[in-house]
Amino acid sequence: MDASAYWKERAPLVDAALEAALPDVGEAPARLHAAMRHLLFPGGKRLRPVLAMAGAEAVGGPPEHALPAAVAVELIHTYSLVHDDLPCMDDDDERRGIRTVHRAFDESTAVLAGDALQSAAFEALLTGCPELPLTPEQRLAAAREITRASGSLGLVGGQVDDLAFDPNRADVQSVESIHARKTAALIGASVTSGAILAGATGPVVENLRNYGLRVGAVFQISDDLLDADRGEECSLLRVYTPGQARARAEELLDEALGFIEGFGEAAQPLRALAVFALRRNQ
Ligand code: GRG
Repeated sequence: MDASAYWKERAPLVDAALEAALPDVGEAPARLHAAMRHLLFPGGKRLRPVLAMAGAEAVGGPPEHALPAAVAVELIHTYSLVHDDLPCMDDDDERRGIRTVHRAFDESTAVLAGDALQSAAFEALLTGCPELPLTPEQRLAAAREITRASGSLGLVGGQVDDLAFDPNRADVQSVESIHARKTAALIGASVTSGAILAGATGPVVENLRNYGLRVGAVFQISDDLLDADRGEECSLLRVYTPGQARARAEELLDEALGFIEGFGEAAQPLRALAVFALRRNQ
């Protein structure tokens, strides 16, 4: 299966659901609503929502059932980028080829747009796409996956340790621990929450979590390799040569594929996306 063909087919569903999940741009406070949309449309690769849909398909469900999770993970990812770009963190002027939210608007609007994107994520997960036959228990279980991955034990905790990262004291374990929380946790939760909304439970969810955490780690290593000269950042290239980092990513990719070996044809999109995570060029 070709990951990019799968992607092209699924991404429009995500965009329509994201649009429906946000207040109109003209709705008051209009400046806040415009700031929330600034990075979101046309947006980035939509990797996390596409993984949520592939997770639903891997367990035999329709991809549309994953949409509340797909929207939630993309909104959380976007809030994290808006906040990561702020002067108190990375102080970036550009993201995705356009001005960062605090540059296009102002700093307090960017902080608040990030906050509101996070609230919108959980509203979408708990009440979005009401026409779908999802049970409250499924929505709650999916929300649990995403809250854990995005809180102090996941994305936020990983970001805290990344900000405190001392490149002179880097070792494989500390770098991988930061990446596991900052990048892989939300990628793992994308897959599991999508699958849960399609009916997955128990060991099936655990296998998908193990798959997703490894794909997230692979994705981060390929990010490090694509952007090898990032200043003070926490990168596996601080402790590995590029060849060693590539070998580690191949090892993680094999492990990821092992966890979904028993899922049959339905997991072909997940397999293709895992390979993409390593071989991507953007
Ligand atoms: C502020 C709580 C908080 C967290 C910030 C996302 C993040 C954590 C930092 C961004 C810097 C970075 C390199 C993070 C690693 C994860 C990563 C590769 C993010 C970029 O994800 P893509 O490539 O982005 O999926 P697009 O733009 O395609 O959506």
